[in-house]
Amino acid sequence: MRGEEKSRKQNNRINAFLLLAFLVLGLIGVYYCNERLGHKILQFGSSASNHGVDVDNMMYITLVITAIVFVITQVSLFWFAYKYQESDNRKAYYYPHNNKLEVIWTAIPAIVLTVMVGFGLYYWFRITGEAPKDAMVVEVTGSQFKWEFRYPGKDKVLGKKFFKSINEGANNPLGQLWEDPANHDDIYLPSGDPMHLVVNKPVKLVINAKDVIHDVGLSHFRLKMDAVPGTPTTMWFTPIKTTAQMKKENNDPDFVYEISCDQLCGQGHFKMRGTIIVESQEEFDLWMAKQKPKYYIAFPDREPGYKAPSDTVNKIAAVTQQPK
Ligand SMILES: [Cu+2]
Repeated sequence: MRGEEKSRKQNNRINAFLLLAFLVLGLIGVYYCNERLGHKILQFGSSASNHGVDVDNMMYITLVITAIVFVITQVSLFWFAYKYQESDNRKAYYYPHNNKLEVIWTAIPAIVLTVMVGFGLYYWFRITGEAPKDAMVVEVTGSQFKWEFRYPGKDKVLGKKFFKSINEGANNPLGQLWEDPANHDDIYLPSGDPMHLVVNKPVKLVINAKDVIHDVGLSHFRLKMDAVPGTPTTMWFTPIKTTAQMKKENNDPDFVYEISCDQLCGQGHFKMRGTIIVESQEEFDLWMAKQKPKYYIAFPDREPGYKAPSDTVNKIAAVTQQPK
């Protein structure tokens, strides 16, 4: 009987020491992971959009608060377990309840969390809320496993669509309704073509999906939004750095803004990648001037200044110039 008690006390001491060792090794592990992998996280302060700056700040404040709480709670947890291990010189003090303490440790986290969630909601409503009036509009459509973009053209209105009109073979991959005149100047960019945006100009993304739920993930702009079939979603932001600027800042001549699909959407999810070029207004205008509305690609004969293919012209010429 005496031997059993002795071994229990011995085990207790070993456990107390192991708890302390776990604390020290755990904290060293946290530090090591940060040293080793910290640089793989997108850097604070490197965000490329106006909202991104706020999101970065929020993230930073959250990390600082949680880090302080983490260290205090973990150190006290393991240190107390070691310090107050079983001892023959001490008797446990029975202390079942204290209202004041309960109120304090409920109220403080509640207030801090409310403030943090409050800031999050404030930014969320701004990002998903009404875009500034001068914002340009780009439609993003996700499908397995690609992104397609559409610009509203000169009238600044995206033409109506209907999913049953989708017909890749007939030059209508988005299901545009050609009887809607707003569709006639819409510019369509096939998957693989980068979206072009203007630096310091707000852009509103109108997001769609053709099959399952996807997600427009813009890590450099610190934004993402689900692409839901049948329910367009929107978000707006202002890019604040051009692609050229980011190349310089990151010391990476191959830098591109990426759209990742942030919603596991099927086998090819990992390769569902889009790209964005942020450039000056002049560069954008030059690029836009070269784009041809999808309407004229679907119906070449309706384009102003259309010339019939040469064999038709020859036939007409042959008919009209017949010798008398
Ligand atoms: Cu996807």
